[in-house]
Amino acid sequence: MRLLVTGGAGFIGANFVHQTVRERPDHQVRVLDALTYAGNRASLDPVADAVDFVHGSIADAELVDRLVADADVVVNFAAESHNDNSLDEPEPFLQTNLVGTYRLLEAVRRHGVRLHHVSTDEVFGDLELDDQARFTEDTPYRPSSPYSSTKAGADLLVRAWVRSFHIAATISNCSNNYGPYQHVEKFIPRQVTNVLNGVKPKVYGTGANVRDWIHVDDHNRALHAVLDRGTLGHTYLIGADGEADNLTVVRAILRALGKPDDWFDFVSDRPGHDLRYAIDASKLRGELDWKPQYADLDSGLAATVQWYADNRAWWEPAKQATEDGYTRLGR
Ligand code: NAD
Ligand code: TDX
Repeated sequence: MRLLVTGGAGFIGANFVHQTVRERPDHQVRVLDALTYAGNRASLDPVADAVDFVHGSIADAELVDRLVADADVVVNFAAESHNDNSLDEPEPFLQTNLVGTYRLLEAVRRHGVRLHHVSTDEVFGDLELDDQARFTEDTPYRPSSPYSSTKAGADLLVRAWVRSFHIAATISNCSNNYGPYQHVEKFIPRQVTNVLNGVKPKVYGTGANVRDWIHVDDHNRALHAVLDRGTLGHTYLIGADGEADNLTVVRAILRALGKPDDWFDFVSDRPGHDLRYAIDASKLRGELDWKPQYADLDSGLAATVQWYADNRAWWEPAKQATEDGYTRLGR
């Protein structure tokens, strides 16, 4: 099996490559990654001998055509992935998330190659805080930010190419991931590395917003289940019943690092900040017999906090520039 992993030097992609090399020795893994500020070759160091790395963009039609022609399956993780950046400068989101996905679709169509497109629950917009509703595969798309609207657009392109051109593709929409190798711009690593640097965590607004946390390894096992047993043309929602508001998560981080549970600052809110995400993963659990190995956020958080404490050399180079960007945004 020749696997082309786009965005494989990013957070989820790198963890997917590690898991694949570890658990699927029959797979030949090639990574295509543009190494934007979010990509880090060091994230692939532990598997460097087992992976063929190509530096380039999914929006480069000629390069994508050549690499797809040489693959059996493409898994697309490549994206601009951070909401705050998309509110500041949307253009790269349109280029990578929309044009890049289009290039991949044209290449898999030409070469008859299977595609799995990795997407997010943010395409569905948000839910009310006091509601029990959860997203399902039938929830209408209602994205809020430039990031989530370009991810929604990319999903719709995949669906159109399935319907009109009969490409062999699947889509998954997952909730918020945490784990090692996540960029320090994201909520959990930002707060963990702040505390490790003696700086208080920064909570947007009132901290009441709810996210549905899943360990990155559980997400990636679900992606392998979709690749192995998913029905072509279908969408699968991925989530591990990990709903928690941001204050609860910050307090769990503070506890893990031995700080008082009020040792954080409230900062100004993100414009258009989605209130709550929650995934109903019944289809994935029932049809593909998947279940998470991490029972809840607490069971994976301690190891994640420890990973950041043990791997300063991985995150320190990006920390100052990231915090300078937040200072400019007032967050
Ligand atoms: P990330 O920002 O950590 O990694 C993205 C990777 O894509 C980086 O290595 C970057 O260099 C690469 N990249 C960016 N533009 C590229 C281009 N034009 N060509 C090739 N490579 C390019 O993101 P992540 O958190 O690992 O997310 C991966 C995917 O999963 C994204 O599609 C994201 O929308 C989706 N997703 C993320 C989460 C989450 O909680 N992080 C949840 C659900 C879905
Ligand atoms: O410093 C912060 N303080 C804070 O309160 C940051 C960075 C975030 N937050 C809040 C905003 C959100 O309510 O924490 C929550 C999580 O924020 P992010 O880590 O930026 O994630 P989110 O916007 O929920 O999107 C994430 O999950 C879905 C990923 O970044 C997306 O790529 C994925 O699609």
